[in-house]
Order: sequence, then structure tokens, then C-alpha cells
Amino acid sequence: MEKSKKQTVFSGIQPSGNLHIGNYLGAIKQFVRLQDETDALFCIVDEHAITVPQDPRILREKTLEVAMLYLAAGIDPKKAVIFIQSQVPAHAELGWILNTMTPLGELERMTQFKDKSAKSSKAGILAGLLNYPTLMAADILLYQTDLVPVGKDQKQHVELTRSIAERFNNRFGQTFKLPKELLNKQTARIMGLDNAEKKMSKSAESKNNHIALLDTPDEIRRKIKIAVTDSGSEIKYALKEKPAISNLVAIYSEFSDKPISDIEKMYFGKGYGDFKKDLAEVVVEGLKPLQEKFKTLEKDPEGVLKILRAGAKEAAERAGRTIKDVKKKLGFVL
Ligand code: AQP
Repeated sequence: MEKSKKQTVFSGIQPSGNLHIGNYLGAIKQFVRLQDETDALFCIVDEHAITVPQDPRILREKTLEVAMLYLAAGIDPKKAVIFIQSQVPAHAELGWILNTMTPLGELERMTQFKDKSAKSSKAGILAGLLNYPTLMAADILLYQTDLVPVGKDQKQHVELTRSIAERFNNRFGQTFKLPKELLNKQTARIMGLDNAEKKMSKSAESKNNHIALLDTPDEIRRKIKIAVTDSGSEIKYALKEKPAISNLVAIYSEFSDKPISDIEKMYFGKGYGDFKKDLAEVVVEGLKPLQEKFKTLEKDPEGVLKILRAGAKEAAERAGRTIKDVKKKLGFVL
């Protein structure tokens, strides 16, 4: 199919820490699949990352690391546009414009804002954290996006993007396409290994919360060994009754490509110990190709930067068309 007839897909990941298997299963794995069927753009959203304080040296390092992980996971710059958000100024420009039209109350009721601001004192909450969703709306709307593959935690932000776009279109005439979130039910919310009530997160306090994509095999084995389980001993996918085991079964299923029902059968009559031992090996093996490719990419940072610059050039051209239209409609002198 011609690129122009394909659906446009946009998504991004923040270089705000070590990427984990939640980011991989909830987002990146879908990106790889989608690049073949759609017109896809995958961004490293460094401007989002600074909504909480970042060490500049680490931010730079993590930005390149996310780019290398995209490539190592199989995102192909010949099929998808890969770029860094701050290299395309239209994101910040449209983000500001959308800020001026978004009611404060809509931003204050966002779950991510409530969760993240609860971790800081009032004086420590930055305005950028509140305005995160308007910048995310800008990211998506600039490319006339149809679909946004995300984990469940970002669903609310895509819904807000839709209402921001609708309001703009109603006031100024058709400008933005209305995007939809794309969730993979089984992996939309991978939970923390230390607490099955909370999602796996880069910024979780405990290092045992997540398996990072670059964890060594021994680290992976150790983290799975100490992962929380539920009462009883049955290996069963039952979210309400057995949230911790269900989470581990979902991870097993995704890394082994085995349906959940097969896994339940395989471990019928066996205990948590046997299951966890095998799960660790499934994850170690599942991450091996990505980790090997990452090691090769790491040796050629210039090559990766070249891909990112070319991606930013293409993204800027496409975003430029939307931002020009927006400015004209607002009455800005061009
Ligand atoms: N636990 C998760 N399960 C499934 N999907 C997840 N995602 C994040 N956590 C899970 C998805 O990964 C993509 C990138 O996320 P992000 O970097 O934009 O930020 P986030 O959603 O806030 O992810 P983290 O890991 O929790 O980062 P911090 O701690 O920095 O905020 C998104 O598609 C997200 O849905």
C-alpha cells in the first residue's frame, strides 16, 4: 500500500530512566509490528522527560540509549521515522498554543499528574508536569495521527488529545485528525514485580520493581526469584484473585509467544518455584537478541545520531505543514 494511504501511527517514550519490559511489551513490541503496516513515527520525548528534574549528562545518555533500544528491538529507519522531540521545534510551539486553550481543571484531573505530583511537595511540582498532556497532544496532532500505541497509563492522555483537537476544529475549522489509542489488552499494564497493585515504572523507588531491558541474565533471575506472588500455589491467570501471578503469566506468554491457556496447562500441579525458574529463562532468552544488537549499536553512536538527524528532518517537514496551518488560523503573521 502507498504510504499516504496507510494509517499514521505516532508514539513516544521518555528518556527518563532505564527502559523496562513494561515499556517493551506495552509499547515498543507494538511499534515493531506496526511499522510494516502503517506510516509510523516513533519519538524520544526528551521535552516530556524534563517535566521532572533530570541530570543533563544522564538525560543525554538515556536519550541515545532509547534510540539504540528502538533500533535494537527492530524498529527500522527505512520503515519508520525515528527522532528526538527537541530536534523538532514545532512540538514545543504547538504545545504552547494548545496550553492556551486547555482548561486548568482538565489537566488537574489527569491520573498521571495526580500520581506524580503526590510524590512532591507543592513547591516541588513543576508547571511542566501539569502541562505534560498538552505537549503530548501536540506530538500526536502535528502528524495527523490516526493511532497511538500506548500502555493503559497513557490512554487518558490520548482521550484528552481527542477533545483538545475537537475543540480546536470546532472553533477554527478542520485542522487536526482525531486520534485513537491502540492498546494490547494482555500487555497494556504490566505491573511492578515488587507490587502487583502498581504499574511497572522507570521511576519506581525500588530497583526490584522492574526488569530493565539491559539487565544482565543474573539480575533478571534474581528479580524474578524475589518477585511477589499471591496466596495459594496454582499458576493461573485470574487478575482479581491472583494479580501477581497473572502478571508473571502475561510476561511469560508475551516472551514465549505461547497462549496463556497453554502456560496454565504446562504448570498444572507445579509450584511457583518451578514456574519462576522457567520464566526467568524465557525472559533472559527473549531479551538476548535485543541486548546483542544494542551492544553493536553502542559502538557506533555517530551512526545512530545520523539516523536521528535524518528522522528529525523528515518529522520537521511534516510537522511544519500542520503548525503553519495552525498559526494562520490563529491570526499569527507568517
Ligand atoms: N507498566 C507498563 N505496562 C505497559 N505499558 C507501559 N508503559 C509504561 N509503563 C508501562 C508504556 O510505555 C510507553 C512509554 O512510557 P513513557 O516513557 O512515556 O512514560 P510512562 O508511561 O510514565 O512510563 P514509566 O516507565 O512509568 O516512566 P516514568 O517512571 O518515567 O514515568 C507508554 O506507551 C506507556 O504507556
